[in-house]
This record gives sequence, C-alpha cells and structure tokens, in this order.
Amino acid sequence: MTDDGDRAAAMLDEIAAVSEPGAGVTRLPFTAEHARALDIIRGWMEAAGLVVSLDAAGTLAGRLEGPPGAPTLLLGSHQDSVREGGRYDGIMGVLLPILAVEKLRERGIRLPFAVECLAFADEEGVRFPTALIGSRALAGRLDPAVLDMADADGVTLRAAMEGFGLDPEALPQAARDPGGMLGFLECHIEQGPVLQVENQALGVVTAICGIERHGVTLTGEAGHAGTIPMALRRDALAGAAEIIGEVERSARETDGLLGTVGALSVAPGVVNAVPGEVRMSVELRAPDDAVRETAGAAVHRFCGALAERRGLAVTARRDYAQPAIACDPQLTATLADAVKATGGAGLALPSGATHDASAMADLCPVTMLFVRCRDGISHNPAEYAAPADMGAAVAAIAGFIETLRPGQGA
Ligand code: HGY
Ligand code: MN
Ligand code: MN
Repeated sequence: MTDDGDRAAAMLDEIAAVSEPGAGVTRLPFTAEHARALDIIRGWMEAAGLVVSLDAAGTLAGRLEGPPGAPTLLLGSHQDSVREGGRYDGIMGVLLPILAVEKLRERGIRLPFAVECLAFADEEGVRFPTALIGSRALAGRLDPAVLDMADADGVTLRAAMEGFGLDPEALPQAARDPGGMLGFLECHIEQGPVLQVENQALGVVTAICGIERHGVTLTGEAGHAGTIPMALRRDALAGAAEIIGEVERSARETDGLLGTVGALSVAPGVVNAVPGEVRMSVELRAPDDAVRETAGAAVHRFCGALAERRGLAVTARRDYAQPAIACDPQLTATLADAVKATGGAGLALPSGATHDASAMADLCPVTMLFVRCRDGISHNPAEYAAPADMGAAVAAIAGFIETLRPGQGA
C-alpha cells in the first residue's frame, strides 16, 4: 500500500514543478504549463497500458477497452490548480485511478466494462469566469456562450482553446452517450478537517453543495484624496466594502450558506486617490439550491439600493452556477465497502467544495472518494496528503473497480 503511496508522492512532486513561477502550484487551463502537464499525464497513462486521446475540451482520456458493447466506467479529476495552490487538489485524483487501473492490469484482472481515466483541463474557474469546462463538455452541458468569456488579459476562451490546438466548434462531439456510461468516480483530497479529526485515511461523499459566482463592478468617480470633501465623494471601494459586509452578514445569518468575496481590484489603486472603480467577485455556496439562489437575488437587490444611495453605477451579473448534487447510493455503497476492505470505516461526509463530479452527475451516476489532508488545508501551498493515505486510496479505487458490476449504478 505504502509503495503505491510513495510512488504517487514522487509523481506528484514531478508534476508540481509544472507551474507558473511563485509560491505553490499555479497551473491554469490552455497554457504552456497545461501542455507540459498533459505530456506527463500521457506518459503515466501509457505506462499503465491505456490508450490515450484528447477531446475538444482538452480532456485527456486513457482508456482500457472492455468487452464489445460493454459500458464505460469513468474515473478522474482536474489538472488545473488555483493561483498559488497546492500539489494535490485535482491532480491527485487524476493520478491515483491510473495507478489503480495499472495494478488491476498487472494482476491480469479482466473487467466486464471499459475503464477511462480522465484529466480535465479546467475545474477551478480561475482563468475564465466559468468552471468545469471539461466535465460539462463530456456531459453535453457546456454552454457555447462561455467561449466568448475572456480572461484577465482579454483572451477569450475560444482563442485560448484554439491556441492550445483545440477546435471549439467540435465541442459538441466531446459529449458522451449517457446510455454507455456506468458511472464516474472522482478521488479528491477532502479539503476540510473531518477525516483528520475522525482518524480516517478515506471517506465517501454523500452529496456536493451548489455554487454560484457573480461579477460585480462599481463605478464612482476617482479624485484627489486631499481635496474632495467626504460628502461629495462617489467612492467605489467604500461601496464595495458595504457589499462585502452584506455578503458576510447574510451568510453568517443563513443556515448552510457560505459567502465569499475572494477577488477585488481597485482603480486607480493608489494611496492618495478616491477609488473610481472596483471589480469584485461574490461567491455563494449552499447544500440547498433554493437557499443559495435566494441569497444571490438578495445580493443583486442590495447592489441596486447601494447604487442609488451612494450615487454609484453598480452592475452585478451571475456568470456561473452549479446546482447541488447527490452521489449515487449504490456506487457509494460499493465504494464504502472497498474503503472498509482497506481497513477504513467507510465514513460518509458531504462536500462543501464543488468538483468535476458536480457536472458529471448530468451524464451518469457519480461517487467520490475523499482522502484525508493535513489540517484540512487546501487552495494553499501547504496542502498535504500522506503517501500512506494515497496508497490506501489506490487500493480502495482498485477494489471498487474490481467489485463493481454493470447495472449497479442508478
Ligand atoms: O471552488 C471549489 O469548490 C473547487 O475547489 N473548485
Ligand atoms: Mn480546488
Ligand atoms: Mn479540486
């Protein structure tokens, strides 16, 4: 078990070096770093005996063929990271299933279905104001309008994909036939502290929360910080501060709601000028979609009233939403049994982070395996999962694949 974990740790070290400069890992979709990462992942897949292909959304797939007409079990996660993120979020869930499939092949196990290991280009939604590009394309749910969205440098998703050698017009062809899919297993670090507290290496996910993201722009008037009287100012940042306070208040006072303003840019952004323009993000999450949507609508109303009261122009646009989903009970029971076979309790817990599995639920039944991470730290260079825990995950994934039978999903 530990051998697999040590091997996984060494492979994750290798790919963590494929990053923009700076602290931790920054690997964004459709970049030079993404291309270098795909070369490494392709090598992992080929070494495991998988037949590798790249779809129109930049998802790398390594396939182990099954009997003619048999369905396909999908496994995988995302290659991208947040800015200055860790070395496990996403990519660990690309690697561990490849090692599990390799083990089964080496043991000569013949499966009654095909298996595909996937590495999605984008899950985080850090570069473009959308997310889950690869998994949505696979599920046939990628809205073509996202191709016109631009990154911070003004590069559209369409141009970025073309620059990466992909054909955005071929995106509809990336959609899979739901009838041919047995299910999707995503393995991921927990990104929270529960497994550490419960002294468990692994856990199974019951459900994944819903999420929405809004882009808010406030426009006032820039001016000299020493000459414009307070009563005459139209300060965009002072207005933004009210929105931040309102998002926090609403989330603190609403059961299950999480609210975050994580990105904010100020113009002109100098010490002696009244801020004239602010662009900010507002992100809301909840296990209950109605709670989240009600909160999102309330933020828009707050922005409208604020604009009037402060004499600002405020635009708020919801540019991304993903509903909450439930994991498939039968696949998850099979996964829990596989975790128990490794000596774990098969602890069940919900996910407050969203995942590729959120979008894959539109294609087929999904299940998720969580791996303990140190102190629950994630989206941070200090993210860490122990080799022994990753080894246990490889064993659980292999056990899941080996015991799964077509017809067991929903
Ligand atoms: O933001 C999320 O929940 C995920 O890590 N992308
Ligand atoms: Mn993440
Ligand atoms: Mn992730």
